[in-house]
Amino acid sequence: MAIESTLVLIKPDGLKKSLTGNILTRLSEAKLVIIGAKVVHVTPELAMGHYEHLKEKPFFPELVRYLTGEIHNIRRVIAFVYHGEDAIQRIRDLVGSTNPEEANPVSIRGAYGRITTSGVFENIVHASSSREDAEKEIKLWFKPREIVEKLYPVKEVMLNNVKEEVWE
Ligand code: IDP
Ligand code: MG
Repeated sequence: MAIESTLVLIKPDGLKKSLTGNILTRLSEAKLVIIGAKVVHVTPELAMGHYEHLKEKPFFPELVRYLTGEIHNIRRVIAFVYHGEDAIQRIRDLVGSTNPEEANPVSIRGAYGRITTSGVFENIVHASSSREDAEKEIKLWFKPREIVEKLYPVKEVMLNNVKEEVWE
């Protein structure tokens, strides 16, 4: 067992359905610690960066519209970094499979997700699926100082005459 960090996003459908409290209660079963949390306005650039590995898929344009909140008219997501033993798999188990129809019915996606006629799976939450993805995603969504653990190497740069830490 290894100590890991993982990125969780409550997607716009999760917010529209007012599931934040419910999702956090479910995820607390993993016995992990939240070391970063914030509300984020998702630009198309951020959404495209997050789902870069899917850019050749036919549902990619719809997926970007989903994460930016265009589909649900909710222009934000809530982002969390969970940290602790076996964090990636523990969170994925509680979140459930990508396709809500195939997900375990007691998982978050199985209970609340849906498949729409437009094609994209509306599955309530995102959770990192490997160590490599988790690192890439945490660095994309959070600045070093927004996380209360030193997870990855940082460097100091001068931004507008102010010293700031960025990911190395
Ligand atoms: P994951 O979110 O379980 O890691 P990924 O394959 O990384 O699954 O896909 C990212 C997101 O793209 C999914 O959460 C879902 O919203 C959407 N998606 C993935 N595969 C499909 C598909 O075959 N049809 C429609 N939407 C999909
Ligand atoms: Mg994924």
